[in-house]
Amino acid sequence: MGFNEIPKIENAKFYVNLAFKRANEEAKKAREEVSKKRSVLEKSKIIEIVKMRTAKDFLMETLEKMTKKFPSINQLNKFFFELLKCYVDIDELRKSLGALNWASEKVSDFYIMHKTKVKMTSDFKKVNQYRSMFYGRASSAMKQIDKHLRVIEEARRVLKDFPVIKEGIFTVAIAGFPNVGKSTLLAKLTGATPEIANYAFTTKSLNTAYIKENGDRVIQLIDTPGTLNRFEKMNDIERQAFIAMKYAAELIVYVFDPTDTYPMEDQRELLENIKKETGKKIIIYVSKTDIAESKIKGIRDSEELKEELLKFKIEKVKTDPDLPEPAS
Ligand SMILES: Nc1nc2c(ncn2[C@@H]2O[C@H](COP(=O)(O)OP(=O)(O)OP(=O)(O)O)[C@@H](O)[C@H]2O)c(=O)[nH]1
Ligand SMILES: [Mg+2]
Repeated sequence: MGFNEIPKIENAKFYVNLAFKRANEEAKKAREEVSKKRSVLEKSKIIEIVKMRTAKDFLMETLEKMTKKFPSINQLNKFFFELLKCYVDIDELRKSLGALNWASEKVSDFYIMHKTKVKMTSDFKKVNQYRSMFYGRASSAMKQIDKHLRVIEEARRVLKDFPVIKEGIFTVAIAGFPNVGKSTLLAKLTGATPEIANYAFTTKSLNTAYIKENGDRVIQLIDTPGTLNRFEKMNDIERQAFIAMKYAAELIVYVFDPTDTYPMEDQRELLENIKKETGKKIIIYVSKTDIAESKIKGIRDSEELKEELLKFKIEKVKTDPDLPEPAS
């Protein structure tokens, strides 16, 4: 799922101005086409109704398109839902999306009301007045949803930068303290080129890359931002890492750094906490063994780790009850 195609949301004034501009353009065409045989009153009615209808259609279509192009919150998977919750007040967003529909119905009601008034009147001056009243009321309905448009635009900006995480592919999260070598491991396993640097919190969002077999992506790896051992006081970046471990990954690779980057005790404690909080199976990978001795059990190089991950994936496919029986 990619969220970067949701169209940008402008403010209410922008759409109102555009609606009236379109209305004027259509009215100009109608003026040229309307039969000279018609009375002045009839002509005026036709033109003012064209204006109202054009503005109404434009606003309703715009609001409908916004609703349709925005991902349905109820259909977001748990991972994206939790991630969105980190940045956006979900109840407020739901209310704002609902407000689009409200405004659309209002514009439609005002149109019907004022079109009827225009049709019924025999007073030439009133024709223009009713059209102007419609414009005023439609603008006012749009103005009332201005704050909601801002909420939706804010959510769109957040969603646009969400990682592309595919569903239905065996997914592994790489976790550990900052600066321990998580991104370096991702690069070794997949050939990807994430940002790697000798300071903490280099990775600020989730990086994904894939292990391939015969050209097919078979394992999705998520390189997470480094997390400190403070589950109660996680910042947004750490929370992203944790959400990926808990809701997107089926397996976690925990990177231990045997150099003095962070005390071993703290790294062990974080591992225990991740185990407890996610309930996921965890494989240990010890980084930097070329420059430091390590007494940690389970030293494997990245090639051995890759083999193990592929084996896990096969095991998972064999035992996954949701998969259909292979055809004989
Ligand atoms: N010698 C050696 N250096 C390594 C190894 N793995 C990582 N490094 C170095 O450790 C530093 C941190 O590596 P990263 O891969 O950016 O670490 P990270 O865990 O992704 O860091 P954050 O994104 O900040 O959490 C870089 O300078 C790497 O070159 C390794 O196996 N051996
Ligand atoms: Mg990193």
